[in-house]
Amino acid sequence: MPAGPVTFAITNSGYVPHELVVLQTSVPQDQLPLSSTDPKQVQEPGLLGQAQNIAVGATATLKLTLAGGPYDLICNIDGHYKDGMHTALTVTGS
Ligand SMILES: [Cu+2]
Repeated sequence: MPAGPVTFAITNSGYVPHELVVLQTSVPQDQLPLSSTDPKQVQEPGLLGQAQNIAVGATATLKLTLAGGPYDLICNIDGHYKDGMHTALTVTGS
C-alpha cells in the first residue's frame, strides 16, 4: 500500500478474542523473537499501534500514518503468534 494515513477496519470473525499489532520493522514476520517475560508472546520491535481485546464478532478501527518500508502485522495474545497470526505489509513511497 502507499505511504500515508491508513485506517485498518478490523473484524474478529473468530471464536476467541484477538488483537491487531502493527510493527514497523525489518524483522521478517515469521521470525520475531520470543518475549523474555512471556514465552507465549513475541517481542514487538517498532511498535507503532495496536487494537487490543477485540471480542468475538466485534469490530475495531486503528488509524495510523505509515511511512514507506516493511511492517509486520501480528496478534500477540498468548499463543496466537505461534499459531500463525502474523503477516507482512509493505508500504511504498515516503
Ligand atoms: Cu489472536
